[in-house]
Amino acid sequence: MARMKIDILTLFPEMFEIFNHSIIGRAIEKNILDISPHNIRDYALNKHKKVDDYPYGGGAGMVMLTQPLVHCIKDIKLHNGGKVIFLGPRGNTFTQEIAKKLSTESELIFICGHYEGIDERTYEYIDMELSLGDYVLTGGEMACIPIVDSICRLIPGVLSCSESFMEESFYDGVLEYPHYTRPECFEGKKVPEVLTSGHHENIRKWRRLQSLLITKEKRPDMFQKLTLTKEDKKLLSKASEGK
Ligand code: 21W
Repeated sequence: MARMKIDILTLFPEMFEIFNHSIIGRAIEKNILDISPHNIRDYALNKHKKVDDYPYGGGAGMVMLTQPLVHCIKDIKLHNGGKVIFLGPRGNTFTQEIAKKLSTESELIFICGHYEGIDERTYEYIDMELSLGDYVLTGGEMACIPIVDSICRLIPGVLSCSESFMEESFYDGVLEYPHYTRPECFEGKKVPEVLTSGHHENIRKWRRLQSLLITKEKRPDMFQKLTLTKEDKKLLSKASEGK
């Protein structure tokens, strides 16, 4: 049995083939995850399988018909009891905190909108509206893909041990320290000596300090929210002495 079942209602189910690759693809193969896209068009009762129409009151653009959407939602709800989440530009901005919360659910339903938007009467069937941020996308699918990805990687077993160690609380709220791999010298640029020293405690301290300095420099808003430990303060004051 899959640990999370996700149904996605969309006019473009092929767009979600992206989930058959890499880390999410592996989780689906391992049966930890089930992601099923459904074509809203299949639920249109009109002869031409039309899914949109002109807006009442006039104006530019088209509006998604409520009938195919509502019938699709009702059908999916027969086997998925999870929250119904609509991807729309009016929604709350998606955050890591929301990702963490949704990753604990066993079932979720996502609805991707298109055109100018959905008929207002569809909102009766929606529990939550999420936006990716304050910029304009071409449709709900483009927001649904990163949102589903960030939720799924938090499900236990989706990431391997080496992929998931960064999720530890120690790394919460700070940016990553710099990484290096072979060779030790490239175009005259050497790897910091501490990383080749084999001294694990010094490496840990160096990485922690780098994380703190990079966060302070690049994201002062994040740095302000940190509760610095005694060691953090010591590392930072030693670093500023050295300058
Ligand atoms: C973009 C639909 C703009 C409608 C006022 C009246 C889903 C999205 C979307 C889209 C408009 C998300 C207008 C971040 C996004 C999405 C398609 C409105 C102009 N203004 N998160 N009419 N950004 N976008 N059109 O675009 O469906 S989540």
